[in-house]
Amino acid sequence: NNEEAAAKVAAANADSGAPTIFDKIIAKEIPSTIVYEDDKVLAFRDINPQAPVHVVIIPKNRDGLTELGKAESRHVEILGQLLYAAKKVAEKEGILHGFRVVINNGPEGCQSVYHLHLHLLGGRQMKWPPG
Ligand code: IU
Repeated sequence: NNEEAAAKVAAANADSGAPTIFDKIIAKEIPSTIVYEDDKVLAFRDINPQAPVHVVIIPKNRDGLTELGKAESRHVEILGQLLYAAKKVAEKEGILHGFRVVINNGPEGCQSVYHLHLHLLGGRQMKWPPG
C-alpha cells in the first residue's frame, strides 16, 4: 500500500553516513556551476532549480554533519559560516530584497543528500507555508 511504499522511500533516503555526490562536486570530479567558494564553504547552482535563483551551500568538510539534526558544538562555527555565505550569495545574485534559506532534515523533511546543505531560493515571490 501507499504507506508501506512511502516508508520504503523514506528509509532508502535516511542518513547512512556514506559519502555523497557532494564530495565529488567539492573535488570537482562532477561539474557544477560554482557561485561562491572559500576555504570552508562551497555554493553551486541546484541542478533541479525550484526558483530563478536556487543555490546549494555546503561545508567542504562534512565532519559528521550529514544533517542538521547531527549538529554538535564543534559545528557552531561552520553553521554560522554557511548562513553568512548565504547572505553573500544573495547579495551577489541581486536578491537581498527577498530570499529564503531552507534546510531539509531527514526523511520527513524531504532530505535527499546526507551532507548538510542550505538551499538559497529567490528571484520570485515565495509562498507560505512551504509544502
Ligand atoms: P535535499 O534538501 O537533500 O533534498 O536537497 C538536495 C538538493 O541537491 C536537491 O535540490 C537537488 O536538486 C540537488 N542536487 C544537485 O544540485 N546536484 C546533484 O548532483 C544532486 C542533487 I544528486
